[in-house]
Parts: sequence; C-alpha cells; structure tokens
Amino acid sequence: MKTALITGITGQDGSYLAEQLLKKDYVVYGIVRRSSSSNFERIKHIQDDVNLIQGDLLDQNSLIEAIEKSNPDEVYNLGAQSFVPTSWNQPVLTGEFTALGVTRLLEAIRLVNKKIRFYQASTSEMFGKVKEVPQNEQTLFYPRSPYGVAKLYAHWITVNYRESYDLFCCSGILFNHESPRRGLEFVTKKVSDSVARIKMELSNELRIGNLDAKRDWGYAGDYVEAMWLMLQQDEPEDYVIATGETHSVRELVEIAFKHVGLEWEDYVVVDPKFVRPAEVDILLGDSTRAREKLKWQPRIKFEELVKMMVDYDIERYKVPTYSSKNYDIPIL
Ligand code: NAP
Ligand code: G4F
Repeated sequence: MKTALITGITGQDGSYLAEQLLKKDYVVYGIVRRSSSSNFERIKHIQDDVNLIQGDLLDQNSLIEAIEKSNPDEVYNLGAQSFVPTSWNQPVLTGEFTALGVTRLLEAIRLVNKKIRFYQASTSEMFGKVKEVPQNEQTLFYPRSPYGVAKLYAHWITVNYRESYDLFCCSGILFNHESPRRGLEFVTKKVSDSVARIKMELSNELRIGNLDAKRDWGYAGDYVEAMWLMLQQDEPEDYVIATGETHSVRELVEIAFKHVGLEWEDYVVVDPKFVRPAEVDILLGDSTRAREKLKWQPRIKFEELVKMMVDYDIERYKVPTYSSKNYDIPIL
C-alpha cells in the first residue's frame, strides 16, 4: 500500500487526484491551510477517507512536519495561487506561494527522505507569448503574467533539484483543464454558471473579457491520471498534457448558450474590466511524449465538457436554497 501527500487537496485537481488515489488503495494525506471558515466543499464526500494535516506553502516547518508525519512515497504539489488576474494584483504573494513554496517543499523532501517521488504542477501559461504552435516539452517559454513567471521559477527549481540531488522530480506541463468543480472565477465555470443562472431566470447577462483568446481545454479527471502515471515511470521526466485541440472563448460561449436553447449574442457583454494587461492569445499542446511513454490520452472532448459543466450548474440552481440573492459572486 503506497502513501501520497497532496498539497492543494481542497482545490479542483487535488479533489480528483485524492479520489483516484483512494481508488488505487493509497493512503492519502492532504495539506490544508488554516481558515476561519471551512473550504472542504470539493472533498466533503471523501473527507473521512483522507488524512488532513494543517500546513502552508509559506511555512517551511509545517511542510517538514507534514512530510515527517505522513511519510509519503509520493508528493503531489498542486497548491498555488492559481488565478492569473490575481497575480497582477498580488504579484509578491503569488511568487511566495507559487514559486518559493515549491523550493520549501523540495527542501523538506531533501531533508526528510530523498526517495520520495515529487510531482510539480507546471502549466502551459509558461509558454505565454508562444514561440511555436503547437507547444511541446522543447518549446521555449515566454510567460505573460506574474503567475506564469512564478510557475516558470517553480518548473526550473524542480528540474534543478532533480539534477542537483538526484531526486525523482517530474513537472507536468498541463494545459487548461476544467470540470464542474472549477473555481467560479475561471472562464469556463464563469460561463457555465452564468448560462445556468440566465436559464433559471436568476440573471440576464454575462460580462466577459477577450472572446478571441484560444485555449486547449481538457477535463480535470483525465489530467490527474497523467500526474500519477508520471510518478510510476522508471525515470523522472517532464511531460506536456493536452488534448491537441484549441477553441476560442467565443466558441465556449456559443456552445454553452446553445446547449440550453439560447442565443449568446442576446446576453453576452464584453467588459474591458476583464481584459488582461498582457494576454496569452493561443495555447495548443502536443502531448505526443505522454501518449507514447505514459500511454495517456484524454477521454472527454471539449463540447462534452462544456455541456457537462452547464448541466451540473443547472441542477445546482434547482436546489431551493439558491435564489437571485443567494449565489457566490466571483471576486476579481
Ligand atoms: P485551485 O482549484 O485554485 O486549487 C489550488 C489549491 O492550492 C487549493 O487547495 C488552495 O487551498 C491551495 N493553496 C493555495 N495557497 C496555498 C498555500 N499557501 N499553502 C497551501 N495550499 C495552498 O487550482 P487547480 O485548478 O486545482 O490547480 C492545481 C494546480 O495545478 C495549481 O498549482 C495550478 O496552478 C496548476 N495548474 C492548473 C491548471 C488548470 O487548468 N486547472 C493548469 C496547469 C496548472 P485553499 O482551498 O485553502 O484556497
Ligand atoms: O479561465 P482562465 O482564467 O484561465 P487561464 O488564464 O488560461 O489560466 C488557467 O489555465 C492555466 C493553464 O494554461 C493554469 F495554469 C492557471 O492556473 C489557470 O487554471 O482564462 C482563460 C482565457 C484567458 O485568455 C482570458 O483572458 O479566457 C479569457 N477570458 C475572457 N473573458 C476570461 C474572461 N477569463 C476569465 N477568467 N474571466 C473572463 O471574464
């Protein structure tokens, strides 16, 4: 029986990964940071099956203690300030969590047990102003936000600890992946949630930013399987994980509204407030290495993903506790 420790277990990916590891008979530990109110919504259904340890990527000692206490075979570092616009707002804090937090965790592993296998949640945001299309493991990086810059540091410190200390460290360069559990501020969830509210007559518009941006969107449940596969290989390596299809925000909006029988042009308002200081115009991943070496492939296609998210939100708003005055508003 193997043991895994997950940072960011309360997040979208952490919740799916914990579920999948439990199914594989892992003992699962998760690091959670202290909060005055509970944020275990995504792991409520498995809360009794996982072991939660209080800790923070900002606090070196708490990470050492978490590793000592859980004694893991594998550590998955999914914790981060992960919303790109917030990184312009709080660039220093983003660097502390998302960049230096990784060094703290790697130092804790180096100190406690160098045999631990380590997964770092790298991102296609590192490609930013892309140097080629599609992007693969050899594509040059050009990040376009403080978040992308912080993740690039995290990526290289992971490579560096592999090369300096012979640690088994892998970076998964994951392209955007979504699900009904996606945070409300990200564009897919913002759209599915708004479409559901409009359909249920709780709202009558969707204010949005750049409709022309293109992303390679996959399903989070498929992507966490790739994280696990990376740590089961004989040699540590970095892998691009993507669907190999790109779609615009406009297409996303069109599909979501059409799914509930509405015309998107009647409801969507472009609001400059949501346009970023520097945009990543197009992301399209080439995951040939993962498909060949890990035998990984995505199962859920873009259109199915969008419909799944809209259907989920419609069901959510059917629960009577929701009304026009009682829903979460994304904070930007
Ligand atoms: P998410 O839903 O935003 O979850 C982030 C998690 O990090 C939450 O559990 C959060 O805890 C935790 N966290 C934040 N700051 C922390 C700190 N100081 N100490 C400990 N934990 C902290 O993100 P996600 O979509 O699951 O993504 C998982 C990881 O993959 C992130 O590193 C993200 O940057 C990266 N990534 C995501 C995508 C994507 O498309 N989803 C693509 C590429 C890479 P709270 O619940 O307490 O806030
Ligand atoms: O959904 P988004 O906020 O995701 P973004 O910026 O691509 O970042 C996500 O994916 C990364 C992987 O590439 C992760 F590393 C990162 O942690 C995060 O999970 O925005 C997607 C696109 C952008 O081009 C944005 O400008 O949608 C465009 N967009 C247009 N209107 C909007 C909006 N994005 C948001 N969040 N809200 C809008 O109203």
